[in-house]
Amino acid sequence: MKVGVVMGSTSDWNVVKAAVDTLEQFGVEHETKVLSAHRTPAELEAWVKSLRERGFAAVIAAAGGAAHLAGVVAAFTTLPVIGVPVKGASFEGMDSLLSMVQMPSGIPVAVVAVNGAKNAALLSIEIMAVTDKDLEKKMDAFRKEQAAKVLASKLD
Ligand code: RP5
Repeated sequence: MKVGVVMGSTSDWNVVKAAVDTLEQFGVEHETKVLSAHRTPAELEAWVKSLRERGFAAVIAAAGGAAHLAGVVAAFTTLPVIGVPVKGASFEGMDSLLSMVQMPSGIPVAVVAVNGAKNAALLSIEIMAVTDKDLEKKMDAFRKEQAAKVLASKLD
């Protein structure tokens, strides 16, 4: 199973990179694209519609501003879509967050925190881990390691 990662602009990459790094850390195959709901709608539609038959399990969609990308992706597929609102020049990312999270009933998008690309990847892995034992084990190990780091932390 693979994860599709799409962002509205190359300017989103500094945020989205954390998702790709996390997928690679777990050994999850991914395909990463720059496609825009507004600037390249036809190409976005074609790519999204190709995903299920090519073995993708989920899509991560990151965009800022009038962030319609995740919603449009969700309109074209019944694969789970995880939106990453990207903090842009205005409104501390609240514009992106509200654009993504306020979806109409019937077309769901799971939205993580503003710039929360790492959690988007972790959630996509948890979705795949429902049926993938190897990923389930890796996620358990990740959680244990994370907890050990917190418990071992020391203050100056
Ligand atoms: C959105 O507009 C993109 O996702 C990006 O976050 C924002 C700005 O895009 P650029 O003008 O930097 O290409 O569509």
